[in-house]
Amino acid sequence: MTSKLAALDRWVNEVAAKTRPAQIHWCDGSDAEYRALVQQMLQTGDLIELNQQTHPGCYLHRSNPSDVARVEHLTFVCTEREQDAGPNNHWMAPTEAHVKIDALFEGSMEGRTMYVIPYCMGPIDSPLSRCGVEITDSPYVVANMRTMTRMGAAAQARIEREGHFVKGLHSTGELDPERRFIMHFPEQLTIKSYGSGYGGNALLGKKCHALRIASFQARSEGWLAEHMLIVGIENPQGQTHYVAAAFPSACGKTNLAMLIPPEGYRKNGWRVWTIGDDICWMRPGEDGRLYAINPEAGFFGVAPGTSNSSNPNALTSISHDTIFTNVALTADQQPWWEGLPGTPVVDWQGRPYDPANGPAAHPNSRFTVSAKQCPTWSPKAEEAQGVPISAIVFGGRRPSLLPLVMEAQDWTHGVLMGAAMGSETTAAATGAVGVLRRDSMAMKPFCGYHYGDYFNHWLSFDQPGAKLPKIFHVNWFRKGKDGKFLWPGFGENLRVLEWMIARVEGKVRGLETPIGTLPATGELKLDGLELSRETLTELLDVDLEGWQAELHAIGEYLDSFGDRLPSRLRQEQQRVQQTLQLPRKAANA
Ligand code: GTP
Ligand code: SPV
Ligand code: MN
Repeated sequence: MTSKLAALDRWVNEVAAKTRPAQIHWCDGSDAEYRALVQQMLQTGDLIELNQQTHPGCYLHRSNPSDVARVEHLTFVCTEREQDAGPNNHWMAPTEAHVKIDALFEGSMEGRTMYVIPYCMGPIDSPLSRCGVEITDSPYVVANMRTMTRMGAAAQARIEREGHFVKGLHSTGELDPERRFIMHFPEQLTIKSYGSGYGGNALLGKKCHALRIASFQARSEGWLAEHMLIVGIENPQGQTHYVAAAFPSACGKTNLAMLIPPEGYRKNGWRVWTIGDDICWMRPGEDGRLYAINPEAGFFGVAPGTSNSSNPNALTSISHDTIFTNVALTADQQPWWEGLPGTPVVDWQGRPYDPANGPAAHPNSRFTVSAKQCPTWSPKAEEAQGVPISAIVFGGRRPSLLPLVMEAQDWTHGVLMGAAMGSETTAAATGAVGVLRRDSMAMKPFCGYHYGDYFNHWLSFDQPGAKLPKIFHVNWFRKGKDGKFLWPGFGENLRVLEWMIARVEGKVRGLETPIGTLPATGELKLDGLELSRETLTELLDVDLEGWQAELHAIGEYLDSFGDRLPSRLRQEQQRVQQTLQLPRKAANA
């Protein structure tokens, strides 16, 4: 097969000349194609059949043990000018980067099939959607891209109509960490990824296109590409508010996106609708509100911790037609991870399970599943115009200081809250886990340009006529002196969302503090929850001294972006810092 679009044909031929595959396969996205791929991977051992009685259509893939997470130190943003990539990215000059990575691609597909994957990020008929083509030699990548994007013939037709697309070239290579790069050329709408077969490194529609390249495009086109879930909260009167929330990797987006309301809420008629669990593209609509789509079609979710008590919707979603990556196995070939009942027998590397080797499932083991398999999946996720966003939420893993919830005073203050976000690192990327680092808007690994320009872009949405969402900051991860989480989290997070929506609707007054508006006494509905008064006080405490130190640290962090930092943001930080210096009684009782 070929394409009607000369530019696409030309590029495919160029890549084939360099990588020298045995054959070329243009993906049409059909069921038959998927079935054939699965059969082939079962034969090569790329996939292992799981128990088809308990998990029909489910398979396990084991990555190379050196290739189980994103590699931030090998991820580059190659803009023409170094300063455009910013201190938040690793940079390499585009010419140098091409030379370096093209050398690796030379002959890399010899004896293998080269797959051409046309895909669309977002509903196929949405003006907010964007298309790309990924060329890969990994059938595992093809199978995952089919679930995670709108892949195949319809996407190719749109690409041929539009005449342009993001080019993504990927080869698994030797899986040698010394010969591995994830490179982005935002000005050329090009991605080149070599030497990893894992998730965000290899499924180029996801982090590489829908966040790094898209954020760069979004800046010049007046929209936002964010690392956010999108969830609809329907109240007993049948009104639905959509909330977009940015939490860093493995910090609770999937869980919040498909939460099950506490029993009392369910009885009263509250419902939750899942639109997206990882990426959100937002654009101002004609009415001044922000409208969002989920550019993805599936979930690439964290397996460990997913259980019937934490996330029953996810567990139901992945009971069939799911690809599991790096999970453990039970004696009867069921997928297993820490948090599930039952006993692991084989660990994620295929060895007999031995606790001395660490967890049975890799902490960053994942499931790939179509969003349509989620019981709370919303048909609005297919709507071309997207959903209007009522609230934007920022949050991270903060063991101390950050209260359960606070609301920004206005958009500028909200942008400061997002920029100041910090979180403990997780297993989603290689490197140390549990280290507190700044991760502005949860985009540290994903913003395709200078953070200073990015903050400025965020600020620019505050214009006359704009009906912007309210901005909040949450912290589900505050710990007590015993090291345990103070807040039960998961489904109970709806209580916090309910307060936010009440604020959006102007139904509760809140309590103004120097750091933002917190729930006033009694505003957070806690009936049916066992939470002591002391714990609640601790969760909503405003430690003025601690906050003074935090604001000082935020100021230093902002200064690290030099003259690209919008002065309005630095002024906002100074405003909050000054409010904190006034003698005041700690607010919440
Ligand atoms: P990425 O897919 O990496 O972007 O991550 P994510 O933000 O979607 O993370 P996910 O929802 O998969 O959560 C990852 C981890 O956070 C799991 O171990 C969860 O059990 C845990 N988690 C999620 N929500 C909560 C919560 O409300 N409280 C607590 N204590 N843990 C949570
Ligand atoms: C993340 O790390 O934020 C993920 C998983 O969502 S990956 O697709 O591997 O980036
Ligand atoms: Mn993510």
